[in-house]
Amino acid sequence: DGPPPWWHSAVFYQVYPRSFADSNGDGIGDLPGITARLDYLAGLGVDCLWLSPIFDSPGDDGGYDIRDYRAVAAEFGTLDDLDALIAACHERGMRIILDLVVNHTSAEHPWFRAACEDPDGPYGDYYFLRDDPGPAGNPAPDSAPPNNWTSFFGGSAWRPLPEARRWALHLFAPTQMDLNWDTPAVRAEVADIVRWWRGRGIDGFRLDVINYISKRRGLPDGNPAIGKLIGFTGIEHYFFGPRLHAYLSELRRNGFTRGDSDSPPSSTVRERRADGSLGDRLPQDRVGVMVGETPGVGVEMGRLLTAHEPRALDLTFNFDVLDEPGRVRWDDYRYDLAYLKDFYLDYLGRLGAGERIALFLDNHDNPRMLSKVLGEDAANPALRAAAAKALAAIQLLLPGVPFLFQGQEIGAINQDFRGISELHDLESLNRYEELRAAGASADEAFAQVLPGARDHARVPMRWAPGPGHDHSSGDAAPWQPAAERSAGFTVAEQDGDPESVLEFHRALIRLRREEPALTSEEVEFLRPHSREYFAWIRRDPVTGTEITVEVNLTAGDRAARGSGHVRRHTYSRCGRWRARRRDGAIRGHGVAARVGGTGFA
Ligand code: ISL
Ligand code: CA
Repeated sequence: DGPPPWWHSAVFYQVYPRSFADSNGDGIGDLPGITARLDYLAGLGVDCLWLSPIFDSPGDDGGYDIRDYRAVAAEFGTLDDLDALIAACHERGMRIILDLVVNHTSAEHPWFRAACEDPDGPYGDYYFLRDDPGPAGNPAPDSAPPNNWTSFFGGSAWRPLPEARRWALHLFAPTQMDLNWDTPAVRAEVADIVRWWRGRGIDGFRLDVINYISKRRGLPDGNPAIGKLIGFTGIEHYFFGPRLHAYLSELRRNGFTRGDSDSPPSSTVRERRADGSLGDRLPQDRVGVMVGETPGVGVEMGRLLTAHEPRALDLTFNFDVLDEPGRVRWDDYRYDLAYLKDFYLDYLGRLGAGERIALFLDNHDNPRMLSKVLGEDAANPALRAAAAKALAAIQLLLPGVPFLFQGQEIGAINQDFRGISELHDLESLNRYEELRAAGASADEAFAQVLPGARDHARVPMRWAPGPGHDHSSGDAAPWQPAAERSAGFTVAEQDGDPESVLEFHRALIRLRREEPALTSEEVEFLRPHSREYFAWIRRDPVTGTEITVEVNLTAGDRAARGSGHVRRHTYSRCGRWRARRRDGAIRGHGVAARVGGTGFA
């Protein structure tokens, strides 16, 4: 069926636009800022950018509350700036996807305004509006919401709309109104938005909480026992809803797949060869990539969405890797990398032929994985660099499609926030208020918010040492200070230093490009039960080339007494690793390949 799609072998890179690079000195990262840093990303070897939302939005949830799906937020620039960024990506052989938030719209979206004005009119069916049983247009103080579902950001998932005499559903903030996908016009609008952006050259989308779009008809009460277990009530009625697969495959057909005849390619993308050089201009791909953000679906449901016809998504994010079983994001604990190993052994072992998973450790919703792994040891620069490399080797050399989040490539850790006034994210602030209302002191409440705060990952990118880290042009201060604990963890300091975390990422991404073994599906795990040692062999089925990757999961020296493929050798510090190639023609092990000077010596 033709060559594999480009994203099979791609490295994605998530940009949080507000915090990447500010071109006009207002302290807020923007689109021209990203364009100005594209050579950095191309030099890192990134194949595709994913931008967190850049659409017009009141910004109640960092842009995950969209007011106009066809306009760029003024703080980020203009549509022309975005066109220029798309063209600049394609010119460098990179692709670019946007973040489409269509489980809900902002309450300021014209559809929702129209729905409030005339709940019985056509836009009333775009949302979940329910009659308000209270008298005189205002919910009586004791009038109960239509069901017991709770919001991910605290409280009931329903808000009263006094003027419209209705309740409206919001699984997230009270200004993020859930769209009713059972209404055909809603699905048609979304497909239209996707086609419009495809026509502008966008190569696909990351689809926000896309597994929540199909709610069980009638919106029955959630099971309180499940609510207690998971922390959110009602989830079993929408996290893998009855029409989910149907709606996604329909969206694929109507939005992501270009008919060959009626819509010629709108854009061309330069081919990027294995050695990094640029080749011919290729027409835009016929099918845009569909990456699903799918909290809670687990391995088997994720596979149902990606591997079964009619096809729904291309890739899903499985969040179970981010916390040890029994732990949640708010817990303050040291993450044991042995769990990460178990997770991937299990996950990869369950995949069928042709299935690929997204490999990610950081994003804009989570504290930095490096901080979870190291705890207070993150203050030790040597250990921090070593652990960052260990994580990089895992994320970039296991089978799958890596999604790096900005800053991972320089070993970014959590921000050392001092008090609640330094946090901006509504989820952190709401949680803080809830804890205070329940009787916690200010210090206690802050301590219970800090470990899981989404703000950690959202601080400005550290391009260079100095107070503003070169995030903003001129002397402008970034919208949020990004203090750095240790010298050496900026792009400028690491650039060109063969021992640096940055050059390690560059080297591994280059290796992925040069060695088909690393983008094949084949993997054999060595010593699967070891809790200290994570090693595997990748194979190129065509040439027989093998690459062995060995990662020490601990902070101490380790002797790996191998049998079979692994010979005895000593690791010093976490993150030492080696890739040993074995050509199919040669028996036994070849010479250890040193990559970027950081390999096993
Ligand atoms: O924070 C969570 C719940 O406490 C996560 O489940 C998170 O909300 C979930 O992964 C969905 O995230 C996405 O949708 C949200 C938005 O705030 C996040 O930034 C986005 O990644 C609502 O649009
Ligand atoms: Ca700016």
